[in-house]
This record gives sequence, C-alpha cells and structure tokens, in this order.
Amino acid sequence: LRGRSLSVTSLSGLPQWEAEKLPVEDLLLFEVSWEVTNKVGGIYTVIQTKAKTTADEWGENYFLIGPYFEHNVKTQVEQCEPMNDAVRKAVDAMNQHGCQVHFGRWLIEGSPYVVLFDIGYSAWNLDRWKGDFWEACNVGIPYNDREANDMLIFGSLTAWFLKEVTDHADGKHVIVQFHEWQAGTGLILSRARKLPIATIFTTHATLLGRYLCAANIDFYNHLDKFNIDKEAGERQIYHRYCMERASVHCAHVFTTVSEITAIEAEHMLKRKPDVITPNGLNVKKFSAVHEFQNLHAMYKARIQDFVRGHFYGHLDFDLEKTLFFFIAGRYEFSNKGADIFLESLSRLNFLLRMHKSNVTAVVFFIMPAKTNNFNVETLKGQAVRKQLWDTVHSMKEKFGKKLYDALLRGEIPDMNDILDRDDLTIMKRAIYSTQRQSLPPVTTHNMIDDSTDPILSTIRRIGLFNNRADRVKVILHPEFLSSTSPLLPMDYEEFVRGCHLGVFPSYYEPWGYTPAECTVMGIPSVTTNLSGFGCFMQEHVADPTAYGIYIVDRRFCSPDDSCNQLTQFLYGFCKQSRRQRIIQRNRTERLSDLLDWRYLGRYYQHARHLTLSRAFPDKFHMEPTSPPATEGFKYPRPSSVPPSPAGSQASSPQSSDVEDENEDERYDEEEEAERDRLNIKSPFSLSHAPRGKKKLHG
Ligand code: U2F
Ligand code: UDP
Ligand code: G6P
Repeated sequence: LRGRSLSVTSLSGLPQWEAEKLPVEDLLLFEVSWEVTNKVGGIYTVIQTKAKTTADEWGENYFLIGPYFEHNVKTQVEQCEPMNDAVRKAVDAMNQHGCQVHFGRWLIEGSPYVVLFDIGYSAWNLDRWKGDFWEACNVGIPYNDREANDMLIFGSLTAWFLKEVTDHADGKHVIVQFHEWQAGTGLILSRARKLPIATIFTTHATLLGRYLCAANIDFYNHLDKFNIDKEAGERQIYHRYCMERASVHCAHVFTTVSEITAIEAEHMLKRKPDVITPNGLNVKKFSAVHEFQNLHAMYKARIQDFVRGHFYGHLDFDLEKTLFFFIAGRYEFSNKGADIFLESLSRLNFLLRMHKSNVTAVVFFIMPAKTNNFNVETLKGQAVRKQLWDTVHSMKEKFGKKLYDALLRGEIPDMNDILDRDDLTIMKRAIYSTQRQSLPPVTTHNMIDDSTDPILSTIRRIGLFNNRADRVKVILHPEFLSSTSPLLPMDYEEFVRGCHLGVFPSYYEPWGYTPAECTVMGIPSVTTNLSGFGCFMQEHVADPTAYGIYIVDRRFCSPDDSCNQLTQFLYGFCKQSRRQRIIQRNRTERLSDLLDWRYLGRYYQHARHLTLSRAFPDKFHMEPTSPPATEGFKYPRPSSVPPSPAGSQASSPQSSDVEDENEDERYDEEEEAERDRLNIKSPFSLSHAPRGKKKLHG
C-alpha cells in the first residue's frame, strides 16, 4: 500500500492528499449499526449522509447491516436479490435456518445495499445466545433489559452472517465497521470466533459520559477520578457498559467522532482511539451562489407569519427588527445547555431593555417532551391571524373595485367615502378580536409534566413570560417540526434557514450535528469547546467568530463566566445591522466544504486502511503511520477583518447604525471570498481552483 501523498485538486483551498487507495475490488466493506434505515438519533445522520461518498468509492462491495422494521423498509427500502455471491449465500443460508434476513437498496443518495435482520423473528434463540455471549466474554444480560437483549440478538445475527460471508468470500478480504455499543455484540462474537475480518469500532458517545454529565457532575475536571465500575453499577447499566468496553477492546481499530470524546473514551473505556473520524454532511451547493440567502428571506417570512399569530394583540415590536434564535435537539436539559441558554436570555433581556434597544429576539426551543397536543391559546393565535388576513383581503377587493370604477369614470375617488360605515365596523371588529386577556403563551403544547418540566420551571424562575416590555420572547415547541403541522407548517431544515442564529451551548456533545447543519445552510451558530464540532472549528478555522461560529468556553471557566460570554455573543449579534448579518451568513456558508464528507470521508478511509494492516499484516503490511495530517491547517481569517490576537469579538463585523441592504455589498463580499480563496496558505502550499459558477444574485 502507498503512503499518503498530496494532490493538487482542492475543495475551495482545503488541504488535499491522495486517497489512501485500497484495492476495493478485492475487498468487501460492511458497516453495522442499529440506526441503518432506522432513525433514532445522530448516528442515522452519520450513516445516511456518508452513504454517497462511501458508495462512490466502494460501489457494489459496500453493505450496511441493520435491524428490520416493517415500517422503515416499506418507506425507505427497495428489496432485491443480492448480486454478490458471498452475500447471497449468507442470506440464503440464514433464511434456511429459521431467520428472516431482508436485502435491498436503501433509497437515499448513493443507494447503498442493506442487509436487515428481523430481531423479533429470531428472538426464540435468545437464551442460547446469552449462553454463547457469556462463553465469549463473561458478560451476562439481565432478562428485563429489553434493549440490551435486542442488541444481543442483533449482534448474534450479525456474527452469524459474517461467518457465512467469510466462508464464501473467495479470497476477498472483509472489513467491518461497527457503530456504538448497540452493534458491538456482533464484534465481540466475531472476534471470539476468530472470523477472518478486519474490524473497526466507532463510538459516538460513551454510556458513562452521557449519564454522568446528565447528572450534573463536574465531569471534565474529574475524568481520571471516577470509579467507573461503581458508577456504571449504581446506574444499573453495568452490563451495557461491559458490552461497550468489550467492543472497544476487541476492535483492531477504535475510532470516535472528536478529540473531546477521545479524551472521554480514554478515561471511561480505557482505550485511546486510534483515529478521530469527524462527522460530515452531504453538502449540496446551489448553482446560484446566493440562493441560500433567498431561502433565508423566504422561510423567515413564514416564521414571521407564525409570530404574528402567536403574539396577536401584543405585536408592538417591529418584525423587521426581530431576530429569531433557536435551540433544537434531544431534550437533555443540561447536556444540551438549555440551562445556561435560559440564564443568558434573561441577562440579554436586561441588556436590551437597559440600552433601550429596538431589537426583539424571539427564541424557539425545539425539544421533544411528553405532551397532550397543541394548546388552544396557540391554535387560536393562528386562527385570529388568518381571520384578520381574510378580512383585510375582502376589504382590499372591495376597495379595489370602487377605485377601479371611479377611475373608469375618470374620477379620483374621495378617500373618505371609499369605505362606508359597514367597512369601518368590520375593521373595528377585527381589531377588537385581536385583544387578549393573557400574555402570549410560552409553550405551544399542553405539557404533561408542566409543573416539573425543567425549561418551564426555569422560565418561571427567571420570569421570561413574554411581557410587552420584554425584548426577549420565548416559545417552547416540545415536538420536532414537521411540514404537516397545523401550527408551524415547516420542515426542520426550512425553519433553520429562516432563523438568524442557532444556539447550542452544550455541556455534553460528542459531535453535535445541529450547529454543523446550520453552517452548511449559511446560518451562524453558537457552540462550545465541549462539543466535538466546536473543538473542530476552533482547530481548523483561524477566527471562527468572524465566520459566525461563536464558541463558548465551558471547559476552562465557571458556569457564570460561560453564561456571561454567551450573553455577550447574543448581545453582539443583536447589535449587528442587516448588512452585517448578510455578510456574516455569506462567510458562514463558506465553511461548508470543511464539513463535507468529500473532505472528511478520508478519516474513515484511513481507519479502514489501518485495520486491514493490523488484521492482515502479511497482505497489507504497510501500516500508515499517522492519520491524515491536517494539523496546522487553518481556514484563514476573512480578508476584510484585521487579524486580532484574541480572535474573537473584535473581529466580528462591527455594528453600524444604518440598516441598508445595498445589493452591491454582495458583490464586495464575493470579491472578498475570492481574495480569501487565493490567500489561503495551507502548510501544504497547494494551488487553488476557484469555485465554478459565478452566477450572481439579483
Ligand atoms: C451521539 O448521539 P446519539 O444519537 O448516539 O445519542 P442517543 O441515540 O440519544 O444515545 C446515545 C447512547 O446513550 C444511551 C443510548 C445510546 O446508547 O441508549 N442513552 C441511554 O441509555 N439513556 C439515556 O437517557 C440517554 C442515552 C452524540 F451525542 C452526538 O453528539 C453525535 O452528533 C451523534 C453522531 O455521532 O452521536
Ligand atoms: N432534528 C430534526 N428535527 C428537529 C430538530 C432536530 O430532525 O425538529 C435533527 C437535527 O437535524 C440533527 C439531529 O436531530 O440531525 C440532532 O443531532 P445532534 O448530533 O445535534 O444530537 P444527538 O441527538 O445526536 O445527540
Ligand atoms: C437575505 C435576502 C435579503 C434580505 C436579508 C434579510 O440576504 O437575500 O433580501 O434582506 O436576507 O436578512 P436578515 O438578517 O435581516 O433576516
């Protein structure tokens, strides 16, 4: 195998090196995860977005292994017969022995092959397989942990399948990558049975890390001090923890998604990851460069409509000077940083009021909780808005007709006559209907645990009740967004595009897709130096703030200081003019390439190379020495920003008092982007192909 070498092609000036070419035609690659065709959390996003680059590289020799769920298969999979001989024989053999194995193409970009096991159908083997698992690694699984039992069935089926494949592989070498402890039993069993496969185990979080952080423990300062067996035992996850730790130690190559999780893994799982494989996205470029700005304006208008309804009777703030912030994700109150976000909002409210700012921030919390559907007050808001709109529409028609008739007669109508008494009555009635006794609601749904819900309890404590005087308004939407919602009919992606800033001040976040998704859509975001994404940006972008990536320090300072820093970021953001926001969004979007699988996929390639050389040293003897080196590479500051030593606040666009939207500014910004591209000096001193299209907006 050849070592790494640099090529001269580039993704907007990012360092490139030739792919670590593997003879893929003589290899088979399997990736195993509980989230293949099955959306649970972020791992689904990893696998689904990565499928295209991996399928491009591996073609017919790439297979994903996951669980079979009827609904998922019906909506996402086209079933077919395996073309590959070894895979077909394995599927047939298992189906002949009382299993139900489905095969097909997953209908996503790259349309990879999937092998799906029906877990329930094979559940009758559970007791025997528990015995096998005990034989293999002395880990017992309690009967009442349904999830762990399912994972054992999944793993046993995976190991069986891999045995059949390797029996018929016809000289082809097999690489198998397992994601997270749920897939790990397959790895443990395969290794115990000495199957001739090269293995990779990837963790996307550690069980203990997640549990300890959620319990509000000062985690990062005590990493080396935990009695991990005891902690796992007390939380009744000892067996799961053992499954996770055994998987880690059985793998030829252990990887994780970020530096911060690598440190965590070293302490919680007692193995240092061999390779960091950062999470990427399947970035789509629009042919018109500023299309994402147009989309922002379009979806912002939809959010504004919702806000008109939600705040009916209290719309004494200017929607043109209203900014939309949001936090979204799994409802882990402190892990996701909702706690310090609320505290900062309270401080921001104070600052905006004190400085008599005319800016209003409407802040959305999109975190699923248990509810009994939408509440009446919220639905009524949208109904009132629609009714008002209809009234205005019919008045407009009537007015238009009268005006038209008058002009046809050659007269300018008397404006005082054009509306009669009835019209005025209708208008007065319409205004009366927008009066309300209560404040605009803080939550859109009837919460089941209303009195104990952590977000609502905090809002009660800090008193952010959407009063008229508040410059910060809060809306909790305790359900993921959907375009079929009667309240806010938008997809998550559309919603993100319509907002101004995503705020994700996580305490525990191995990667954190939400800010990464904002970035590729050209929406600035707040992240932290405890999130994998935040650390990655800090490492690879010289001045993240200038690019609309605000990184809160949650690692080396007190919670109160973190909170103040977040408040300053938010306040600084509120002080920007529209023009500055447009420029900032352009810059944010320019970082997309850094998060593209076409760039980040190489870490996976490297891990595969490494595992082959460890599992089959005779055949693939050259062990690559280090992961692809990007150390030292930094995306440079935007050229219009003077380099600041602090690399923070000062270098973000300074505020100006004038709100103008001169289209020409965009052209300047284009030039700036071009200059930046030419200025990029990576340690590898490469040439930089300019980005293709130059179609300008307007
Ligand atoms: C990470 O996100 P995940 O989508 O993997 O997070 P979850 O699916 O919610 O759960 C991770 C593990 O923690 C366990 C759960 C999983 O094994 O069973 N767990 C639990 O047992 N009890 C709980 O109350 C909560 C979790 C990661 F967090 C993101 O930052 C990454 O972006 C993502 C992709 O790499 O992986
Ligand atoms: N998300 C979604 N709908 C929503 C809000 C969030 O589909 O209304 C998605 C979001 O796009 C992201 C995922 O949920 O892909 C959250 O992933 P992240 O890595 O931030 O957190 P995890 O849940 O993996 O810890
Ligand atoms: C995009 C649109 C502009 C619009 C602007 C609003 O750039 O192309 O037409 O004026 O968004 O920006 P704002 O930050 O005020 O939502």
